[in-house]
Amino acid sequence: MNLTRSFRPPAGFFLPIALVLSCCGESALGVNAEGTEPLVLKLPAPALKGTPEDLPVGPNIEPYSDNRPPPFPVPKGVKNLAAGQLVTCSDLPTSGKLSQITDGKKEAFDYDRVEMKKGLQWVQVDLGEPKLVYAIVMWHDHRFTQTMHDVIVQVSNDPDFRKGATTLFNNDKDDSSGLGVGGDREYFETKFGRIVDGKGIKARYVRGYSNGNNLSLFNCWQEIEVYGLPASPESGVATLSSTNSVAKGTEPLLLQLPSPALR
Ligand SMILES: [Ca+2]
Repeated sequence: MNLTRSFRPPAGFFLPIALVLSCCGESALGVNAEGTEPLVLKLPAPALKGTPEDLPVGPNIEPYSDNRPPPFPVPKGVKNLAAGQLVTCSDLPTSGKLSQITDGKKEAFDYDRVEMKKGLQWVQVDLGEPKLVYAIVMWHDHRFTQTMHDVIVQVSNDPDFRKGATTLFNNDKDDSSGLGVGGDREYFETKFGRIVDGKGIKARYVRGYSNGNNLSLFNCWQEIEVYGLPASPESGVATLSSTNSVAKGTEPLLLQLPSPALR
């Protein structure tokens, strides 16, 4: 029996259907506009770089600007959860210490940088426990006016990022990283760093990839800051493992659907 064709509701009959609104996920639930404030960063002094010349250009590179970026809203009370936290990496630094990536210092001094060998490399911050992440701010190396390649930011609750990894930023245009083609553009390093939207996702580990830059094959980091809030079961924010489930504090969307056509 064809159940689809045998169903004949009377005209004017509307069938309420509950649909799970899974797409709203983290960002729509994590930030209430009324409870936000602009993210405040402790910025380093600008590097004495002079007027940039012969800068790389292209459709996948943001035009150079050292203007202050627009305000980035975050929930009131967020703190830098990465401060002083443990940092691990894909390969030990050739200059500097990993602890310098979360020491709060990001001045354009040679001794404030952590350099790693060439190729795709990552550094990873352990927040200690899953937290609600709203903004990740990166300073790779603003000593020079340069663009980093294959900048990818992921979060996960798995320290190995084998399962449940969520990509928040990716400017790898040709999938040379093997982590997928990204829709973001390369950008020039400035004292303002780069803010990545954390969307209120709940995660313990934050990982940042890079693969050299337009001036060098080597990788460099000055600082990673992760602004967020403690997570709680009542937070109402979807977690990495349940982004397709209904978060607490939500309700199914009810639609009034028309009658099916009498085919
Ligand atoms: Ca530092």
